[in-house]
Amino acid sequence: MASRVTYDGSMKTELKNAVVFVTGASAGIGEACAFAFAREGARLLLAARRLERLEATRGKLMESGAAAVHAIKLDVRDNAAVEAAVAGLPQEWRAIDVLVNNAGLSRGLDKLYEGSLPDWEEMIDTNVKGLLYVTRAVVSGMVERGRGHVINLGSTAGELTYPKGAVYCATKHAERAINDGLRQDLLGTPIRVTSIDPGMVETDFSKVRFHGDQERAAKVYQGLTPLVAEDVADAVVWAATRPAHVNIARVLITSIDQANSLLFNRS
Ligand code: 8X3
Repeated sequence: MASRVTYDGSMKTELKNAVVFVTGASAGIGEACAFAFAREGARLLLAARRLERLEATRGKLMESGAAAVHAIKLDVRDNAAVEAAVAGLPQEWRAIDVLVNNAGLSRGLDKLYEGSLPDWEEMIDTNVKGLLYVTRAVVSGMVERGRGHVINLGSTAGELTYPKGAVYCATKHAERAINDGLRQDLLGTPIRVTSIDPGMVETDFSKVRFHGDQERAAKVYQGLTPLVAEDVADAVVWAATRPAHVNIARVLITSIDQANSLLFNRS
């Protein structure tokens, strides 16, 4: 039944002991999200391909305020593994309150007609199919429990396509459609759906894009101040802590030196 909200300023969604599932949590934005949710006292369910990196940060996450940490090795591209991981969670980790669909990457910066098919497959399999697999596996439980928040990591690339980035941009346009579609499909439930869409963030993103070429990666951030992973994590936690009746649909966030995918202020 519809009701009216009387705002009293203390309606923040409390994340203490909430189960927060972050994919791609071993580095960059995912790792920063883990620390940001730790500071809120959440229980962290962390997934990544590099389990040893998750295990290595466990102590620091607990020191930062996490109520508990459960780390799982997971490649989101493998749907059977995703389903088994979610179905096989220990009882106390099953009721996921917040899903942060962060796992994603870019590979290559090439004209479409010269692009590398393995690069394309990796981006599409991770950023689109992996996002769908994890969402499918987790959100059905949220619907059953009548509780949850899905936060997807989009990009300025999901809004405006840039040269040589067609496939990466296509995956982020797909994320935008999935985010909006999921929100429509969940209308009538208390489950919230948010896309946090950063521009340039200095993480391993460009190193991964250029297959480990550090020099080329460094040039991407030359002469400007990019965002850092913590800026994005801050927006993720902000969306998650809004009052329960507030759904932040999308947050587009860039550094002061970026206007959109194509326009930068470089000195
Ligand atoms: C990251 C934004 O412009 O580096 O999603 O591709 S960009």
